[in-house]
Amino acid sequence: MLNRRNFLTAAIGVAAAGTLAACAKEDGGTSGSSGGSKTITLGFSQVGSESGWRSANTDSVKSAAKEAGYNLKFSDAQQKQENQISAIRSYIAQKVDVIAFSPVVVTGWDAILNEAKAAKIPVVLTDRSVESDESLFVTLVGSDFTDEGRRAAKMLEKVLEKAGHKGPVKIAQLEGTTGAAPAIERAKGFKEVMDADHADDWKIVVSQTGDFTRAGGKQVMAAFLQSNPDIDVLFAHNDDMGIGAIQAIEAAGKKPGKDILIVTVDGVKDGFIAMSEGKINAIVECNPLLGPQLMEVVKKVHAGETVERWIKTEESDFMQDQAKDALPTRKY
Ligand code: GYE
Repeated sequence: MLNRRNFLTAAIGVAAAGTLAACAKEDGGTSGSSGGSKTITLGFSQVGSESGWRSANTDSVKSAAKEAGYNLKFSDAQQKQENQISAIRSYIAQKVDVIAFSPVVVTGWDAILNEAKAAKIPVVLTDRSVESDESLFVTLVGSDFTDEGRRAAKMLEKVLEKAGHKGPVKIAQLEGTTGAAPAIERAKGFKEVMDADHADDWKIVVSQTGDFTRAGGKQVMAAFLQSNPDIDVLFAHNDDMGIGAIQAIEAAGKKPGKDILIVTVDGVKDGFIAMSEGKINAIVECNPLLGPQLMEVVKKVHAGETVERWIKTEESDFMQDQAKDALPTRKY
């Protein structure tokens, strides 16, 4: 598994990236938008349109590309790896200057990334990481998902305290897409804090994927409530699954946010609305507005400049009592 910490330390790959970018530049003859006359063509393969987070991310990428004056080739893979692979292959055939993509899952990318390397087209990952040879991509622009998992556990401590919950805590976990970096890493970070500080009282009694969608969250939560009617807490890897789960909890005659305490990740508007209605107890923010940072990196990579291996995003955490005040200021 790609160790995200390596991003900070690995110096190799950056040099290789510079070479790739320099080679790619030769075709165009100028150094991209930074002073050159040639418009940068960016091929971008998006995961899908599974969540509010994803829509905000897509809008951010499109508007930032427009703002930067790039020629953006965009495709939506509908959460299917094979669609992403064909999109990347077509970007290679079209000889784009830079390829950026948000990989739906972490494995299975080496072959296509080697094709990009052979074509001397630099690849920038955004949002999600891969488990590949690290020399096959230049950098990752995105969040620290393991830390988001840890932060979710820390928020749960506060939520339990606020609710005056005593004794054992039975937790249900709605996981993101199986094999996706945010699903693997959020679960890992959460478990890390749970094992270290709550080995005696917290227990994940059920855990299953809801594929980051509302429909998935609703369906899986309904099944959880059948098999484990005494769940105290839901940790959902994103707001959308949490919102779907709220519908299932209400349909089962229970009160979300009271009978079942809920912590989610993302911080999209609908998540904040549910939180301001008392139905979600805490949200760990994951910022989807990566477009401007991505365009900046693409420009540097195209110009052959060195970039950091991992360009992280700044994020905050929110408790229910902050929801009403924060809602009008939310940008996504
Ligand atoms: O949390 C979820 C989306 O990769 C960070 O993907 C992203 C995740 C986000 O579907 O809502």
